[in-house]
Amino acid sequence: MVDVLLGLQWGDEGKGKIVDYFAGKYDVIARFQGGPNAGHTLYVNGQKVVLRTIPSGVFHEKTINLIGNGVVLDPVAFKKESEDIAALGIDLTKNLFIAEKTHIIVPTHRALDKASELSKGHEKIGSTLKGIGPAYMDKTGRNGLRVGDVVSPDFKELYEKLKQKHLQMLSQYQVEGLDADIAAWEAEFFEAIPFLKKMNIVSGEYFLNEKLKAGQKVLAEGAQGSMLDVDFGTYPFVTSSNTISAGVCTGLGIAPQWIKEVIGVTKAYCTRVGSGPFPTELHDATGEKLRAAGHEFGAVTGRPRRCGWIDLVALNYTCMLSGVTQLVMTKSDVLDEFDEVLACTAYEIDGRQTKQLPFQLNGLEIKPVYETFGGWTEKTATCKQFNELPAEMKAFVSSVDKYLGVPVKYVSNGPGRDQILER
Ligand code: 2SA
Ligand code: MG
Repeated sequence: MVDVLLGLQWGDEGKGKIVDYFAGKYDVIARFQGGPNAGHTLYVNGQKVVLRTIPSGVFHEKTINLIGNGVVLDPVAFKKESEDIAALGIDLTKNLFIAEKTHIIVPTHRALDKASELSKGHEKIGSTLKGIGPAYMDKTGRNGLRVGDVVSPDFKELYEKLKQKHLQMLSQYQVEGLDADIAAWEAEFFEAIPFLKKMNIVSGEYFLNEKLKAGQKVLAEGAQGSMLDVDFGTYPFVTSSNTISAGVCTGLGIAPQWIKEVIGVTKAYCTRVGSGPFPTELHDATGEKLRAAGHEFGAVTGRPRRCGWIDLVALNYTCMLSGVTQLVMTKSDVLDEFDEVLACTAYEIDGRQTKQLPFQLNGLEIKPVYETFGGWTEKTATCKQFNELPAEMKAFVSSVDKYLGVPVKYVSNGPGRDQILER
């Protein structure tokens, strides 16, 4: 069977730590979408590691890891990430497999990503500039290169054809400050290709289905968050893949009946990086306090994250979309020392209250309707049991699962591997 682990907000819910916590229970950890725009932060023997394309199970001895066909892989970023992991004593040729249908990010995808953003001016998406959007465009536009193509004797020719197409597109953007050294990026790219070829490149769909039939347990590891889903997120301020549980089937080549638990990860509050609507965003000292207490800066780009209270309207929507069966609430300790804690239970739009997400959030004046909870002034990071948590925090957790109709099964009260409380 397959369990799914997803972020339910705009990414950065702390999925990396949670996957790491659960990884030991699974035979296979598989990434099904996204690419080096993800930044899953783990602590291995006290050392901070940020994973981008590689699944978070690589530090568990017996776990096999699969980069699924739904991912977009940048050979350059992949090589760098692999070398960093190898330096920690991990042999990826033993525990990592890559689906041959995984699409490749080429240097000109990165240039196109930047050109597109520059052309949008202040309406830019806030892309991580890793080439994600252009790579998925080539996938659905039927022009893409896949990992399986790198072994073809025609690879260079296929690459050149795509590059020419991209150069033509680039010349049509009238933008300043593109600053893309394509020749240098290309040199790195062709250094990374032989490295990629040495990896275990497999048919991801057969690989995984055989494991499932043999009774193995698979965890599908989501990246970004459900509100960044290309179909259901705050479009157009989204990423270019399906981040909800439906993406697992197409991103790995498995049938829906294999899916069992859908574990949704949410922060006890809410953050967003990049542009786009964020109804509960706080532009005041409370927002600043959340950012400082939660160290809310992007793992990939270092950008300060926008902060606000938990949005139960949006969470209810993303729980519905993915069929979430259990919740993990992360960074609850960040709320220590707030006099009160708020949760958005409805949106007020044009004087009317709603618990549903409108077609489009941008351009709308959305006033969050809040329920206020008493704060707790104790430090909770050292609690070892759910029952040790302050009564006020427990009341907050209970009201979240009551609103969503999905149980909060775990509360994560710090970045450490042991800072997770089962309820
Ligand atoms: P892209 O690069 O095309 O996928 O960007 C499109 C939008 O998706 C957002 N996005 C993310 N939001 C949160 N976390 C992400 N990953 C990094 C991390 C972010 C970082 O995990 O820390 O380091 O800044 C991620 N990836 C994409 C992005 O902000 C755009 O709004
Ligand atoms: Mg992140």
